[in-house]
Amino acid sequence: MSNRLKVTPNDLSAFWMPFTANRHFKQAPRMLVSAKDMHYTASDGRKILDGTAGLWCVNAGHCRPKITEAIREQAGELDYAPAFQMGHPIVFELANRLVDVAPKGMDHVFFTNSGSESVETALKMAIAYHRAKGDGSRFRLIGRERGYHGVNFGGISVGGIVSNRKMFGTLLTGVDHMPHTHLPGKNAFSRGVPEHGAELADELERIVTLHDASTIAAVIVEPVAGSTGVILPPKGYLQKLRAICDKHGILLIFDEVITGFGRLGTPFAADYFGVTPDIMTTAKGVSNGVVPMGAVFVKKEIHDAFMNGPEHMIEFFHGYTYSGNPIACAAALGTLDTYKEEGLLTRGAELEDYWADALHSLKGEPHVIDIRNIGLIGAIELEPIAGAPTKRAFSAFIKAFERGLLIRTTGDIIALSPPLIITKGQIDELFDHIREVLRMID
Ligand code: PXG
Ligand code: PLP
Repeated sequence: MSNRLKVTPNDLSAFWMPFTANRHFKQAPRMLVSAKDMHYTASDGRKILDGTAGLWCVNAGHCRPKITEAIREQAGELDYAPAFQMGHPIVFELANRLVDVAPKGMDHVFFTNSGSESVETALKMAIAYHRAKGDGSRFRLIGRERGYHGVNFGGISVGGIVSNRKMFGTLLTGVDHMPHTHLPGKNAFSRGVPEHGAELADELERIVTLHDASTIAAVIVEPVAGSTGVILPPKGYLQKLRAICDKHGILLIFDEVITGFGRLGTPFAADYFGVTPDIMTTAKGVSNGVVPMGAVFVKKEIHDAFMNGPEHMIEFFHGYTYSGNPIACAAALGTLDTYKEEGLLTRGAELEDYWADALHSLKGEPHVIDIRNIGLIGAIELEPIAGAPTKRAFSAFIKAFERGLLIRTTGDIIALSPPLIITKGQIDELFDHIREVLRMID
């Protein structure tokens, strides 16, 4: 353990923590000091089973040797290179490797540093694409209720999580929202993709009629909504969205920040559902969460629409200081090597049934009102305590951590998304903990 890890901080005040109940945390901090494979080690030395792959990102597990080594080597070779009007070899190598695993036809990649930046990039690309084709009246963006597309202004505008929007003024104009697809009355305790609700895609037709197709640039959805508490697309729903977008010349953006890189047992959700978007946003699993990185995949037709005008001119006025940062690229290449050697992009498919059996065995335990699953994602929805929403799930989170399991909660939903290296024995262990926790909490 390095010296830095041995030091116990005695003043926690300077760091304003993201998406955290700061005052509550600082009274009883939960500190992680190291990690290996499926486990964290807490500051009191306890091993914590990682039921969430960090924040849905550490798909290959922690401190994997190929990734660590790639970063180490790159840091001593080329630490940083300007990203604008200059290049370095591994960013091109990485783009090719990513296109090789992407759904067929998604053959160009734009690099960012997070999911939020990938979303802003995709929205700007969509609007600029139509304009580049001489169709500048298409500026509207359509998102969905309960959608999460990061925290920047474009993302919260098309997103549909009220608490992430309400404090921040007028947001982007020209945005509309489709209804979410959570239908607990009809679909509770569905195993995998639910039967009911494909007709909700027809709401897009209504929105198109209201605004006229000629004003709409793009529709953005998470193929499986993660952050809001895991909402699955009803059978046939994504196919319908694709057909409506095609009919009206609207681009379809899949936000695959969570679903990308093996989470559903296929490389991408587009593969799982057999629906190819025009633009696909990713981050998290692209670099195993180890160095911040995001990647936006686009179809050739979109990329090529920008490649006109004088050749000395910049075609797309957009990019980040750290787009394609060499160390992030090295981490991503080490990640792709690890995924390939261990078959991780499809391992979820081998474990999906075992995972679903273990998860759904919690039906009937105290407080459980719904269970949802797909690939290596699970959600357990709890009955909220009357007058105190989120409290019950938060108690479950604290109790699980005390027992040696990291889970995520949002509202009164427990969301699970372990690293894709999880064993069957560890799946049993994870759900044994949760069963005990559900029996302990009020
Ligand atoms: N789009 C989607 C679909 C996401 O899930 C983002 C964009 C933003 O990515 P960045 O890298 O800017 O955070 C996300 C991120 C949770 C949780 O517990 C989910 C996310 C991030 C942190 C926590 O559900 N999703
Ligand atoms: N703010 C200022 C003052 C800058 O100079 C820059 C980049 O040069 C940025 C913001 C954007 O930073 P980044 O490219 O890391 O997103």
